[in-house]
Amino acid sequence: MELIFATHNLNKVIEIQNALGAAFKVISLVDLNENQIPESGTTIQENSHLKASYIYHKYHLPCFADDTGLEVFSLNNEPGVHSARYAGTGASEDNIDLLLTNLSDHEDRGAQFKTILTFYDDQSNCHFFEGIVQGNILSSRMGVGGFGYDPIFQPVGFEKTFSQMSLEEKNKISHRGIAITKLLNHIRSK
Ligand code: ITT
Repeated sequence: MELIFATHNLNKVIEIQNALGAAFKVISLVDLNENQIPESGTTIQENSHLKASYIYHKYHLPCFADDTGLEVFSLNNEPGVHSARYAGTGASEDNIDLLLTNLSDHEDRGAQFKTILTFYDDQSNCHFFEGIVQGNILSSRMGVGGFGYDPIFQPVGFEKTFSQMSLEEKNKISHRGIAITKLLNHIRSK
């Protein structure tokens, strides 16, 4: 089954293709030569819906989008919906540096990744699937794998960051892994 994934983030594509397996062919916006879709919403759900809706109504093929935010409790859930451009440049290294600076005076380092996945099926029905994983923000980077905030996020119950996990390990417990499993169960139940 072919599914359009309304993203330009190839790290997300790799994770989701790995989670879905060979029965699905994930087609990204890079494959389709699409421009960036402006994320003008004020919530993760709005931005997720905006991306999936734009692509569904253009191609009329089953498609989904993922919008993800890192919510840090002692920073009033920031960066949240601003996670991609928290430091203004769009560079993950800058985002991490700013987050570590802003958190330096805080004892509570609790945080969660939240993903809202929006799926449009071939009948134009829209479904939302949420995935949340809780953890702590370390005071310095650990590991080289993954992307975004992975080097400083240590999920609850683990002694390593997402960056120190294999793709399979991360997918089993991550926000995106949880949301994609819900989507998979939904598709299989039809
Ligand atoms: P698309 O909108 O094209 O899907 P994006 O990178 O802009 O790609 P989001 O708005 O969903 O994606 O994500 C916001 C940022 O949150 C993203 O740029 C990463 O820095 C971070 N992020 C998302 N998922 C992550 C993950 O699994 N691990 C670490 N950081 C992540």
